Amino acid sequence: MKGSQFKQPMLEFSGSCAGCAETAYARLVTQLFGDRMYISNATGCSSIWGGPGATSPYCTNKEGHGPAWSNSLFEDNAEHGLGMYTAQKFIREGLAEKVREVMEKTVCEERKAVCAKYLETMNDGEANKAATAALVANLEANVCCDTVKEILDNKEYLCKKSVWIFGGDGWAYDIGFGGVDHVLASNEDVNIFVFDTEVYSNTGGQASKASNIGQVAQFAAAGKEVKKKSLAEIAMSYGYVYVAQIAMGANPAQTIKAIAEAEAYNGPSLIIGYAPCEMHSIKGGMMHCQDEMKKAVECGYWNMFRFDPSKETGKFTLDSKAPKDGYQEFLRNEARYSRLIREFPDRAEELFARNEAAAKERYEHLLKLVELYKD
Ligand SMILES: Cc1ncc(C[n+]2csc(CCOP(=O)(O)OP(=O)(O)O)c2C)c(N)n1
Repeated sequence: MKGSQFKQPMLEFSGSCAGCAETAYARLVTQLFGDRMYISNATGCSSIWGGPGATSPYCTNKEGHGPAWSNSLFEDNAEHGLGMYTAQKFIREGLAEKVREVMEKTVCEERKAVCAKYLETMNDGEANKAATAALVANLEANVCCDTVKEILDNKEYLCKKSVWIFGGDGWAYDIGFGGVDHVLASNEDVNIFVFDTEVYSNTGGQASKASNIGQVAQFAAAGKEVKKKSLAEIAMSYGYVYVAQIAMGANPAQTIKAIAEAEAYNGPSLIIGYAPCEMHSIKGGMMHCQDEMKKAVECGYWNMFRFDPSKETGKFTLDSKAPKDGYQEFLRNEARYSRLIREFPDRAEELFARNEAAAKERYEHLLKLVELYKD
């Protein structure tokens, strides 16, 4: 907590709904990596509060560093983010060549050492940030040749970037899924963050593959028939993708841990953050957003876990405790579910029971994964 909450957020004054869970997650990511962060954003709520016309809620710190942000389309965001990553990787590799050249030619021991440190830490975010600062200070003190000048002309690209691909569940589970899958399979060092509101929030609440059984949404007026897709497990099946499910209001420490691990992992990462939304019509309103996440985890509606391929043993960690009672109360506390009782009481009972049964089955399955990945 100390390493994040005393740090300056580089996301301020967004135009999101009050209590929005998406901004709470994004803000936290900027506190951790904002000064060396690239964001590729899918169209959706996060591109609207994240990039309203003519202004930007993303800002810089006092050194003038802040996230670089861009939105391409709804359907190609993952590919767009991979492009951002590949472009900076290509530029950095060219710069590394030049740094190597300077290191080999120079007779100054100190310059040799800062060059070596930079090259050594190329893939380690925080260490490379410090090494880049030392390298730039050393080179600026004596611009002795054209190679040094060329490095300095591109100094903003030197430091390892933290590349994030943001978007909602409509993007990640449905319309942009092909791209998400392709980018995860690329084995490149990018981080995908899904704000899972379980509906297409920005266009008025259409059902997505993240919506759950009995949930009333547009195109699911009588409650969705089938269960939520397990995007996390699809990603885990690759074996080399870091995957986590988080819920900030239920366990902030697990949230921070997952974000930090995903970023440090030298390969593709997928984080799915549970994001209660205005569209859920939670009793008492969105001031209860973070509490609602806690309730969701306690009753087993949402599960928190982490799958870390870099671990030798125990790759899968289940961070949720065994569910307590209160599942049906949880569903009935949100009008996206409870309105089905008014309209189709019998069907509501049946679908809500199926929703709970699916959650129980899912938890049992997650326990088996812990066993499976033990050794
Ligand atoms: C190809 C395409 N289809 C539809 C849209 C319209 N559209 C823009 S945002 C959006 C909903 C986004 O929902 P989601 O990805 O869940 O993000 P949220 O708004 O919930 O954060 C849709 C359908 C579009 N921009 N492009």
